[in-house]
Amino acid sequence: MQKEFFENIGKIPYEGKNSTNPLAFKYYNPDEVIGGKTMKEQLKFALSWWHTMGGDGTDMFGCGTTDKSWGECDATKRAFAKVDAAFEIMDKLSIDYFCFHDRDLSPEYGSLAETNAELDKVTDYIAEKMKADPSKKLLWGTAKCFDHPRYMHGAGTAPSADVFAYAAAQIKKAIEATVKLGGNGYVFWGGREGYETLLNTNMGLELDNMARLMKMSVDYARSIGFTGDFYIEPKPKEPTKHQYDFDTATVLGFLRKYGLDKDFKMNIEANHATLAQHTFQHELRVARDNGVFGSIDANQGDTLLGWDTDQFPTNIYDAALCMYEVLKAGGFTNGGLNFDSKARRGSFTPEDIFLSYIAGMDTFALGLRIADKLISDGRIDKFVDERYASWSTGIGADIISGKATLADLEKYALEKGEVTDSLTSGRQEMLESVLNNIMFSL
Ligand code: XLS
Ligand code: CA
Ligand code: CA
Repeated sequence: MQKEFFENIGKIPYEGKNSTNPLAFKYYNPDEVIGGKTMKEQLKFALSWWHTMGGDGTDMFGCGTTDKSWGECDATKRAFAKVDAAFEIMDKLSIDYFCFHDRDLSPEYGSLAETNAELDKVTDYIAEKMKADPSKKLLWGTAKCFDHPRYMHGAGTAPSADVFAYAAAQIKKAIEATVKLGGNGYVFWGGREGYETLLNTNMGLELDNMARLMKMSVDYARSIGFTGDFYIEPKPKEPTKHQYDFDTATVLGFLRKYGLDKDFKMNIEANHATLAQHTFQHELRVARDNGVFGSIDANQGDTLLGWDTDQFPTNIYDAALCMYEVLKAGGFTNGGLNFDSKARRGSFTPEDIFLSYIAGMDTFALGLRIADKLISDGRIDKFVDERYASWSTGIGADIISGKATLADLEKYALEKGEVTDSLTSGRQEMLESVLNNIMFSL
């Protein structure tokens, strides 16, 4: 008989918006169809192994506040207990997907060979569990190439070729684990790929090397049958002062420079967008407009704090505009919505795991409902279309088709005279109130 870790918590039901049961969904109704697909298919929620199974509340000022030992003092035994507990959490929350770093699944042992062998045992066990319950899927895998001291100066951007080689070996294994578990995504988050000062840094070489590592990874993954997407997850700072993958626009430049743009998409994290002084929606729009929208790390930061707090998302406004971008991008394909979120250090009980996921899932479920309504209501899309109507006829159409030259435009402007009258109000306040009207009509 499989041990039950959360005996007091059953499967979380959907009870609708009038429910006051904290252990029930108010907006997430997995099988309800919204925008042509079930909510489960639209949202593709994923559990993050690092925060949920490993994060015990440790921060720079103190040790953990919550017990994430899963009843096992021994690290090897704990790795297996974590798998059982993760599957129980996913089951009870109706979450189909999960994401991991290699070291979240199984820690480092003495040598890389031993570490790899132990990781294999854990991924074999996960594969068995997935076989028994095919609804559980891997959204993406990644390698933790940033916590061990060997990566203090970076992994793919390390000044030492030996460190680069070690990281490459670790990534090779993490890709194998991802492929073995049928993952449709593999993430490169910058980790310590960045720098503190140019007084000790050859930035050009570091970026070339980072691209070399990604190219090798793509070649290897494709050679073993990986057909999914690679993602870069932009983040502007933390842990280094200058993270190379600053934001989506910066990463796009990098991918195009090194010819990696066919294989890579973006994994956009809400809190990282905030740190880059962008809105979450901005980052998603840049990705969508450039055909590189891939996956989402859902969380939120705190605008009063300048660091990566990875809070469970509860901001409906941001979630609605996020889901608007997702729907406009045609929905998720290989990607999904991973909760790269952790309960606050003071939310330390086992129930808090469920309560915080319910909060995040309901926020995005409501966001999806609002986004769908925003699209079917049509007022905002219509306003934007009309605002740009001058581009579909006359001189606008000639500019777009490439027919008009600079000289043609000079002739046009000289004949036309002053053009201020061609502008109409941007109506920002009206549009914001349309959004409120839609949000609160649900
Ligand atoms: C850290 C990142 C990290 C990635 C995966 O800030 O969010 O957790 O998502 O390596
Ligand atoms: Ca993340
Ligand atoms: Ca983060």
